Amino acid sequence: MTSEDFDPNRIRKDFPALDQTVNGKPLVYLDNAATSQKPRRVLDAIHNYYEQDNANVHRGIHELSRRATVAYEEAREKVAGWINASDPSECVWTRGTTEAINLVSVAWGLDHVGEGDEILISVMEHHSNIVPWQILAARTKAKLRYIEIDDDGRLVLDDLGSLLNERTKVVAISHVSNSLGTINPVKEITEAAHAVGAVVMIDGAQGAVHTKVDVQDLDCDFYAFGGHKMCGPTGIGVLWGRKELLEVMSPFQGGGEMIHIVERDQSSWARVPNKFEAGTPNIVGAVGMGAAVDYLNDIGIERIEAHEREIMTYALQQLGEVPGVKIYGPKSVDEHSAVISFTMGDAHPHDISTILDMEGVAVRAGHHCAQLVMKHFDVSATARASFYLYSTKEDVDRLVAGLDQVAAIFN
Ligand code: C6P
Repeated sequence: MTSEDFDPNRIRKDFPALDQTVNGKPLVYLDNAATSQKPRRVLDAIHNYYEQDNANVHRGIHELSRRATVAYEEAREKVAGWINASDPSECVWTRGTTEAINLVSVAWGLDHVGEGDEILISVMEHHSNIVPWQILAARTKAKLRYIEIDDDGRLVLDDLGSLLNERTKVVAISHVSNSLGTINPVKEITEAAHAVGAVVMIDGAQGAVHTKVDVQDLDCDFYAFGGHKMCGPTGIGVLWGRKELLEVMSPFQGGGEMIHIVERDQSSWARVPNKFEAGTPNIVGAVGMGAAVDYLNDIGIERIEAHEREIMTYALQQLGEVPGVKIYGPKSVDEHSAVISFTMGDAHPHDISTILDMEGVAVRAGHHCAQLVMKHFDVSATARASFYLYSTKEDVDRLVAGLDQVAAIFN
């Protein structure tokens, strides 16, 4: 499949929010790594659910509850298909990637990590894949170890062998870095981690969005991703876990829906995945995420990936030619997902972002919840342009023109 028959300008028409002016200029939305815009199909699914089917799930024996339950469970099947899970019940609905990682660190971690054990993460991680493990390490007296990064923003894997040993209980690694765009060799890391008996948790917040993920092929143990970066609503995400692990894990939270029988002194748990879904879930979020998967499947993730690669090739080249711009992360587009982190001379990234905003161009500036990455590169912040299926070369040109304004102001 090539990107030739892929027309981002036609796709843009599906996204009402893209059709507006900001500060008098047509909006160029380049903050997709933070959250994507939503297509009409997802907005309609959310609206229709509330207008026609709204009820609680798995509880009422009435038509609306039946419909809500069917929609909720069908959405689970869709997200399972998106990552090629062998069974939808391996997909637990969560509030997002962050909650999915916290779920594993608590419900699996507290039972399997003890004093003197080791947890291996990397300097590249988003805070959501650092802090939960720091908390677990502090609670269990385990040791937190780090895979370092090099100056091209790649993981230093030469000494992976020396970082892994029989005390390593879990390796938690991002599929794609949100601050550098680096695509990590998660399959190889998983293999090495399994060789010492460690469990592998992959933070797929930026992975399942841009590339075909096959959890069976990756052979990892847990994979977390969220709806809002892939055209779905906020407040919904998925923890995929190997059935045999999920089944023996303790619950994460207690409440309705996650129980089998409640007695005065003790309770027993519902089957997976309900065991991990205490309380009324984000039903409409699941419905919206299911609609997002349908939308993306109709376009095809391979075509989206090919388009993004074309945009990234162009963007890396164009930004590379802007005087004073320094790009962080791998130089090769093969290792670089749809994120470009950069600084520009002495201009503070917040100023870059503010000037771009005046030109109608939305980028993110800051530490991107990756303070260890900023520390490695000895910067307090970067500006970050991130692309998606509706991004165009014209968007890149507008970004570059905005950077000319930055240069004019700072010179
Ligand atoms: N990154 C960004 O602008 P939540 O907030 O739970 O949906 O996702 C957390 C998360 C975890 N891992 C990675 C690699 C991520 O990129 C994110 C979210 C956003 O980069 C918001 S900080």
